[in-house]
Amino acid sequence: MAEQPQAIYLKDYQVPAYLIDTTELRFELADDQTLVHSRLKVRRNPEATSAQAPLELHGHESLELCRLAIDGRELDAADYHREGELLTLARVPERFELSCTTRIHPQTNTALEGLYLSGGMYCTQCEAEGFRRITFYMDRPDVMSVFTTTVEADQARFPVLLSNGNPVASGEKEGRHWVTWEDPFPKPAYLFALVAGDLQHIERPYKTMSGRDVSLRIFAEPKDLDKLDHAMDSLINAMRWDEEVYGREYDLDIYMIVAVDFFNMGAMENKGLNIFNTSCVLASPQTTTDAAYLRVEGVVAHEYFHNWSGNRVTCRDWFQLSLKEGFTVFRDAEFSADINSRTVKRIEDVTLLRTAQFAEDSGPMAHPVRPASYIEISNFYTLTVYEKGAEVVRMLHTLLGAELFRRGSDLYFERHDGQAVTTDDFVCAMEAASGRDLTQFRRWYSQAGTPTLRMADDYDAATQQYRLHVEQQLPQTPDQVEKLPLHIPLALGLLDASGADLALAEGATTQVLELTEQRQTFVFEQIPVHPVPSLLRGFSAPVRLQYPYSRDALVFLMSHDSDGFNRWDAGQRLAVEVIQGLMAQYRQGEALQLDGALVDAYAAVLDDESLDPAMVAKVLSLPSEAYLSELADCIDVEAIHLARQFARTELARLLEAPLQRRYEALAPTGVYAPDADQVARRSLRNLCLSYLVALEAPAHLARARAQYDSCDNMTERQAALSLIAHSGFETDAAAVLEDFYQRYQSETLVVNQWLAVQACDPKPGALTRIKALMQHAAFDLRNPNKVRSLISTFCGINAVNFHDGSGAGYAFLADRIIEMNRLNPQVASRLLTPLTRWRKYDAARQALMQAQLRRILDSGELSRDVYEVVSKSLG
Ligand code: B3K
Ligand code: ZN
Repeated sequence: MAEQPQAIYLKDYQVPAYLIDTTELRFELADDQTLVHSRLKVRRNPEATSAQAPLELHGHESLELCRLAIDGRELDAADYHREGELLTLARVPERFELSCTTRIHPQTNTALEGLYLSGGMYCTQCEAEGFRRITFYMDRPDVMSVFTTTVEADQARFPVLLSNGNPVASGEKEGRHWVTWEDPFPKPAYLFALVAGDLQHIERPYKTMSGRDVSLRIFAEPKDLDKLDHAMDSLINAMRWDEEVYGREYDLDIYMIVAVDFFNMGAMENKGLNIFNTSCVLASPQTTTDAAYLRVEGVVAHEYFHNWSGNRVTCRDWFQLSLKEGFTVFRDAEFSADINSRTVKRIEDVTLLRTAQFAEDSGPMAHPVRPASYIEISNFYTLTVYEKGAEVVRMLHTLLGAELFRRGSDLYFERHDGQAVTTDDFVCAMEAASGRDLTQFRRWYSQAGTPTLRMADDYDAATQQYRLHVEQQLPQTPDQVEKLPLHIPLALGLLDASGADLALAEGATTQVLELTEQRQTFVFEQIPVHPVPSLLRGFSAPVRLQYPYSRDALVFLMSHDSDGFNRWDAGQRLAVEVIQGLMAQYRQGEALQLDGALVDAYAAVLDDESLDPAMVAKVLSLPSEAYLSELADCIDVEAIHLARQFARTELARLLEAPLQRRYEALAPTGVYAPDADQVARRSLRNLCLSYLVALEAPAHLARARAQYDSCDNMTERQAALSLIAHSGFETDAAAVLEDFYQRYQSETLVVNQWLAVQACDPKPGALTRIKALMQHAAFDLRNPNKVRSLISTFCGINAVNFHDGSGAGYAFLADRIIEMNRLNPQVASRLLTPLTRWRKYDAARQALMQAQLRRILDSGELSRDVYEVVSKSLG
């Protein structure tokens, strides 16, 4: 067997032995090969410990080394040592120029890392370690260099040649042309980018807060040119917001975004030249849902915000990834909250965190926000590093308050501009600016696992004292048994019997308690009545909350809490309890009976026209199967599915008239716009329709079909499509799917939605349908968007079918992973997620899932990506 991949540890970090001041690159792009010539000005790092250290360059095994020279002297194989991903030169001068030529093959690069072809265009993805697939280099984020890049290609087929920075020269010769780009800001190689293709763009001018003119350009294939305005508006909003809220302005003369079809993730923040998955940039009313509009806005903002939190100040090493990702997710979430509904944004983010990040935190890949080790860094672009990392920054914001947090971020950018730093440097800046001691708070970065807060309270009418007892429980996670208490901000309010907030410290209605001990009691004086506590307002910390709320108290909070997030959360808690009750009835073979308290609470919310329809839609959305699974000790797939379906159908039956009334009343009035008001109306209207169609009555099916036929936008059409397609009316389902495909077959992203709708159809026989769709012209295993739409959706969302007791779903997924391991290790590794959760299922399913993991492990040579996840899952 081949040697097993080894882990890399944070504790082994050493400063680079050499620095690269300038990097000159020349790319000769051609159909059969690409030649990459580099010229690096290298010098010994004065801060390096050893004066005699060898020069270590990274280079992927696929790199063909054509030439290597030092100060013009050609080197041969005896002068260097190449092993694995390292090329080592034992002795080099203090200062020298290193020239190198490599031959690479973008046309066969299916991993989509380094330089590759997406459709007919060349593009790059270098984060985290893709640059080593282009040339030999010190491919580590603490080596920052000034890049000058020349791109040369066929002029007719690749009229647009882009790289980071500003174009400084160009020319043409015999049907080929070249452009040279200069990026004045030193950057690590992971921020390098190149694009060559037949692209068109839209352009808008922007004046920064200090009056500098910037040209904003978004590039796409000519057919998509009409879908770029929303991304452009979003970019401009984000630039203005960063100036106003963080005092940060853009620094180059051009900001470019390029849309590509083949992309491993959402987008990439390369300096001055972002590369985006088409799914995160293109938008038009006819092809894009409201949710996708919001995603485009959020991702455009996220990548833009990286220009400061990531590019100007970058990561010292990849263990520090959350330094840029956690902070930037926090920034983009606040941006979206500011320009849309703050509460709705918070509900969506917390839903993702509690469903998927909590599951990650209790699985075999659990790791701290700052991991201590990894085998393959690509596996650590996780919900923990991103979303929990953002929660950690949010807690700092809560503890310090907006003003001191801003002082801290100003200090952080001022101290570290142009540097590669650590999460600790970030916390130090927050400490220095606020004068607070964050020693204990730092444990959030080093301890994995989701804490549980167990709370209890008592009230003494004689002394008017209300006491809240809190205990924090920290779970064991792989490699971390001992855990120390965390510093947890706990925002709360106390409600009187009328539902009004009681005045707390300094008259405030929400107070932030600071939990630092394992057990702590907080005493509130002068509380005139026994209050109902509203705990963890705004989800002030990423924890599980246990407090013995009665169903009455939850109904009360649902209608009275002044904190919108907790109002929603009370409804979720109530629904979870009710569904769990139904699951118990189902397991005991009893007839299912829905608790009337839930029906009444939903009826009241549905009737309240003073509420924001978007909030009503959120409150009336039952917790997902995935969330119910996360909450279960042992996941009973059928019980969860049936109990939830039963609750949905019963709610629809009992609330049919008001649902129908609101559905009619929310009919669209004008032309489609993705604005807050319309988005809110559509979300509630579609939710009403989903309840109605659950009744499986021809009249409601006709209602859905009428919406499908008459609407002018994808939000309404897609909602109707999936309701009809998932209904028991099989002929109608087939007809609408066929119609949808015929309408949109030339729109790749819409066809991907069509695949996803079918992938999550809970009706029996889904696996056969998925296998048939894999043979459809619309599917392509090499395109990650299609793999995600069809395979990840089926395995991640369609639980009743994927977890079919036969194990056929598991075997299917294992086959796809074995296939993808060779084509695209990053995508293969992500596909593994559902199998990593095997410990949460019954013994029979556990055995079936483990058997597939072992089959993958024994299937031949595994990428580091897949090996790490499989071996940790079985370990
Ligand atoms: N920084 C990139 C993610 C790169 C993932 C590499 N496997 C996108 C982002 O977070 O903005
Ligand atoms: Zn990011």
